[in-house]
Amino acid sequence: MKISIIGSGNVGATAAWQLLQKDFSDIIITDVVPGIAEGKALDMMHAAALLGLRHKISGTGDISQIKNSDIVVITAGLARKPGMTRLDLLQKNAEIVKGICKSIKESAPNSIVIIVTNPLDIMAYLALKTTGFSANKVFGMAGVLDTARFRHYASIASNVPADKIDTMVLGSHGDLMLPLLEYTKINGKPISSALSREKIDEIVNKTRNAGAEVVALLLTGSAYYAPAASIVEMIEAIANDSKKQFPICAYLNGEYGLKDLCIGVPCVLGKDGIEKIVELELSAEEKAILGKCAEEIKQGIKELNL
Ligand code: A3D
Repeated sequence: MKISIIGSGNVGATAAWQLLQKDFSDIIITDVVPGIAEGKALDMMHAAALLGLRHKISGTGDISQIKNSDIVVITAGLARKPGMTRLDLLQKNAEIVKGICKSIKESAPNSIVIIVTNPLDIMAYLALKTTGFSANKVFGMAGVLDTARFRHYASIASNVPADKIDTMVLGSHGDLMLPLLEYTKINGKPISSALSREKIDEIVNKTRNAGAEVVALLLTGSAYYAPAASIVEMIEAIANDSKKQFPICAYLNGEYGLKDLCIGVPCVLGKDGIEKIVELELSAEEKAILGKCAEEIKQGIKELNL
């Protein structure tokens, strides 16, 4: 399986490094800044020699080298700095993502495309429209990360390991993201029986603010270890045809009562990308939040004149 990562910054390079350690054998990283992709790939190969990893990673400034990729991940673009919202990145990143999608269409027309660049939900829609690929093959990574963040904060609050917490965060990758509390279990028990309402609200707020918390600490960029691990989780599901369910920023055509936008919903991932969008029963309050997310995403789409 050939995997190409476009954008060899913090998220792209970290994802590539994690893939190499997971035994993926054909990885290309690329970047618009000369030398970055080549330098990072060489550094990783030096580390691979030390760690006994036998697979190869190549770095290139030539995007056409992604040809015939099975999976292309777009991590190119500006990241947030303190005080910025994800929407502040809209116009600049739209230009970047559009150009990259044209190259993907030309060089890797059969690939599955995973978008990471922010504002995620709008960039996923832009990528879908620009490539013209089918909707099961173009989607965004955000819900896997937001879910991991919820599990982290719930683990601290409950003193239960994060891997014993089942949950899913849907909606937009922004301040309105929607943790599904009715479906959240801590050690197999409903969250409402394990934690107080105040604690649960605190976890939800921390999850919504987690990206900004990292940005405020780093000062020079945004999170990358957990985003990279989330990308790798999705790639593994595709590579192994796992049919596992993940929250994914997917194109909706009537599901959840929403049409013609990309938003985080539960999806089954397999070798063909999104194999199924799972429609869960939502409470009236959850539907209202999802509707608000959708309005905000549609507004962004309108600003790009798509
Ligand atoms: P950063 O470390 O700045 O890397 C971005 C890289 O993209 C840089 O090396 C740029 O040179 C490169 N680049 C810019 N334009 C192009 C182009 N046209 N072709 C190829 N490469 C290009 O940022 P990062 O890696 O921290 O973040 C990358 C993007 O991912 C940003 O938009 C972030 O906001 C976004 N992000 C999203 C999530 C989600 O959960 C959705 C999480 C973390 C980061």
